[in-house]
Amino acid sequence: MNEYTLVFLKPITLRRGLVGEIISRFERKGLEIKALKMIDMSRDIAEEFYSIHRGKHFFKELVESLEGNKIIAMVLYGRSAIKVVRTIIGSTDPIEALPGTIRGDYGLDITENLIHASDSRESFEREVRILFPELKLEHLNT
Ligand code: 3AN
Repeated sequence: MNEYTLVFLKPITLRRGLVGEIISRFERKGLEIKALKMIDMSRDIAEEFYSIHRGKHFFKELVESLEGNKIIAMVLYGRSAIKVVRTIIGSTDPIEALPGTIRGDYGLDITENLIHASDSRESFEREVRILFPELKLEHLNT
């Protein structure tokens, strides 16, 4: 089943010059880029996006890693895109992430683990409203 997923490249990925490398992996896999933009992350957007983690020990550090920095957000589309992209990015902790995955190949830090990707259809719908409020989901099909 074809579906959408949302990905964003964290500030560390821009600082390290890995944007092209990572986007290429999705393109080579056959996923289609349906929307893409650079966003200046405010504290409000970062806190709303990660509100599920509010109260956890890493929440403050996570928000501070985004606040005031640029990210690149994308909507990707393809067969089982949510699952496929989660497999391509690898486990949350780069220590566990397998070689060949993005997190397995390019970093060690768990907070600045290069990339975010939706983990379910519900997450995608929530996240796309936060990062692409101007996008109407029905327009993605055109
Ligand atoms: P994922 O990004 O793999 O879906 P989540 O949703 O559990 O993982 O965590 C969201 C973000 O919070 C991660 N990308 C990472 O930046 C940060 N994070 C998660 N767990 C930890 C942790 N134990 N220590 C520090 N940061 C964490």
